[in-house]
Amino acid sequence: MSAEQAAALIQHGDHVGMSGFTSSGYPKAVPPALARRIEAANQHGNVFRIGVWTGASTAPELDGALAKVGGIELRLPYQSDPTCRTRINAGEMEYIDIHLSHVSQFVWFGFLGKLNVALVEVAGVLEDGRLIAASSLGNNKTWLDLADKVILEVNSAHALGLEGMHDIYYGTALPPNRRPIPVLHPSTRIGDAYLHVDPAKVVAIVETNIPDRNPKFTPPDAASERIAEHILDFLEHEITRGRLPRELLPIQSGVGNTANAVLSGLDKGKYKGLTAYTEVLQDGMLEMLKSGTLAFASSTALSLSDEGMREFLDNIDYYRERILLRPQEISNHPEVIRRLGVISMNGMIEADMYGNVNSTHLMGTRIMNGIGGSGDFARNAYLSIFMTASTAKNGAISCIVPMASHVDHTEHDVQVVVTEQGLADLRGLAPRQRSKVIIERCAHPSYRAALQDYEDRAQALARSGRAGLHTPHLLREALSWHERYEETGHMLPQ
Ligand code: 0RQ
Repeated sequence: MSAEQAAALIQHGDHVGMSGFTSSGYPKAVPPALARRIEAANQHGNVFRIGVWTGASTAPELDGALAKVGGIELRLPYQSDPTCRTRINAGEMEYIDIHLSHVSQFVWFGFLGKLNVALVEVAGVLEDGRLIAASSLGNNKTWLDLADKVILEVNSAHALGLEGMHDIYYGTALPPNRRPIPVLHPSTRIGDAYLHVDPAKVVAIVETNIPDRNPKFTPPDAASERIAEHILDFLEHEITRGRLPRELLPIQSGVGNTANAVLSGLDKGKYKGLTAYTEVLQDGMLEMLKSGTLAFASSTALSLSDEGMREFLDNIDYYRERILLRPQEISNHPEVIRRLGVISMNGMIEADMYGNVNSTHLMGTRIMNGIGGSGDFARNAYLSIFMTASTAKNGAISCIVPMASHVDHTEHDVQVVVTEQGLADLRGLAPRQRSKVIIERCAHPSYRAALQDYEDRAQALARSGRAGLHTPHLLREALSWHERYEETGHMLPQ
């Protein structure tokens, strides 16, 4: 049926589980049609709002279109859309920021209420009703299993060569009946190549021919290049010390230019036969697969630029041997990440001098994107690395602060902090030792003295007996840098 007819099957108040993970594999026709329907309802004075659950971020046709007409009551588990962000921060839309690996079990347990509709894009449908998944898997298996009604968008713009590249595990169960998840290597197949759906639940099939909106690839800036160099030096050092094998351990790398710079640095180095156990596969990883630096990559989504997608499609048979796409409950599963000993590398907004990391909130209150998979990986990785430029907004913000204004990754889950200034290896260091190396190695020179002064006075206060010396702070001043930025546009007195 048409997208309009399918959109008419979604009602005000419905919870809709949609496909989509970083602008790949999201439904492209029904969400805009639904947005038009919502707009029309609004014009007649009727409220029409739904819950939008996805794999992760999507694209303007989904998040943007629905947020623009005020059609989203609640969004989860991750978004990066400017209109959504504005609405959330204006209090016009609720947002629950959830670890990506938690979503499917939350839905299975019913913590989020009933899933009314699954709206899932696929690449094709076999005659027996099995589904060829698209360029991402996200939570699609869970949506198809649990929704009352299913709407499929069958997008012929996806290459049918994707068939066979998915590994969909149907062995998950709820406690106390859970069994070990038998992934022993990023390439281990444990599931089915197809998604299953009860045909009786399929209320609509909409055909489309619209490519994914692929993110632009911009070359890394100087800070990203420096961060990449520090990480590469560190990995070499770990190999020399016998703490990492020459082919490293499976790598996970977040989205963005810094991640791509690290990957391209690895590609230029002397590495061969590396593996990846990750959630997004960006251009950097595709290039590594092409050159042989990377032997195999497991992910839940392809997140390629137009150029990367062309390369992928031109050589899809080559890549099918080297890539597996898994549901995000498996790509981000703590058990598997811990077993494989993943090296996790993610961006952050700020870190404090003790190593607590904020990945989500600007000045402690405004959501940027969300925690995504960074917590799934950081907490369970063999090595958890967080990176950022040392300053933001032309130096008006220090990304190394006395106290993080919001904490996503506690000091217990953060092993390495890197900026273009240098790298702080926090493993085995107590809090006061950590603050010393973070200030010395990671802070920008224009903020180092102020951080040092804060640290000195916090320790002096503690030595006077009026505070603890384990993690010294000046409580009244701890967030004053953020407050000052909000008031004056700069973190330091000018
Ligand atoms: O804002 O664009 O308005 O100038 O934040 O900053 O430096 O471009 O960083 O694109 O690598 O994103 C943490 C957001 C970093 C990302 C975050 C401002 C800065 C700029 C973006 P402007 P950059 P990146 C895999 C794993 C959580 C999820 C995750 C993220 C904008 O990495 O969302 O890791 N991570 N998932 O100016 C105020 C600061 C700031 C600041 C930067 N300290 N204070 N603003 N900015 N630092 C993927 C998935 O899970 C799907």
